[in-house]
Amino acid sequence: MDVGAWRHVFKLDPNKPLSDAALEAVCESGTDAIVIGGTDGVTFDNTVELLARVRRYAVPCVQEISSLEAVAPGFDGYLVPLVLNARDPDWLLRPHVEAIRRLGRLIRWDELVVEGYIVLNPEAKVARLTQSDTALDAEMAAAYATLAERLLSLPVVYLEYSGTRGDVALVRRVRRALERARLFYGGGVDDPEVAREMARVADTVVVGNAVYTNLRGALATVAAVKETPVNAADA
Ligand code: 1GP
Repeated sequence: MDVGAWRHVFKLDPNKPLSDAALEAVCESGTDAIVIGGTDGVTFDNTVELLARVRRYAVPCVQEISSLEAVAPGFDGYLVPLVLNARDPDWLLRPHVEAIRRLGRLIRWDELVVEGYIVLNPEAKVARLTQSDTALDAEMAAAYATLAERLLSLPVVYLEYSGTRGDVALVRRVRRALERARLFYGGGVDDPEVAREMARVADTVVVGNAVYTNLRGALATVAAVKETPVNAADA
């Protein structure tokens, strides 16, 4: 799994219905990878079912792990979120410790990529669940990103605005703070214009909900992201 090569990814929620035609369009869109994951209602069964459907296509498919029970074999890789601004300390490391205790010997460490999540939409389910401190200004967000990169040596920083469009100036500030880590942006990307705006300031643009609410717009984000160069300095 080479997340360093991802410019655009679709995130599919196993708990949401998606027709075969829509799934085919998403998988054949030219996106760099399909991420399977969600915040609630994600089970082993619905995860494996969706993976099997995606496997009819050549696109790489990875699981973003949000619950230990849903971890499934057979993905090309696994994304492991650490919610850096969670205020509920049980969400920060405890689920990971529990996973290692229970699955330790089965884990293939080279298949994992850890993401330093910074959750910024207070209305998002993940924000409520983890009681994230979402009231961060750009400087604070950049400090979290530097912590992720320098203190924790994480390969990915993920600005998670799930369900809403993010603050472009904040995303740009965070990108400029990073030298090695890759910056993922997710939240509210549902048409080419927003996709281009975010593609200028983030390394990887994640499109989730639009697949279910505005498929045509979601599909159009692929080319928009891919034809836009990252230029955080003067975007
Ligand atoms: C969700 O960051 C992703 O985890 C994408 O957000 O669903 O708002 O596109 P949206």
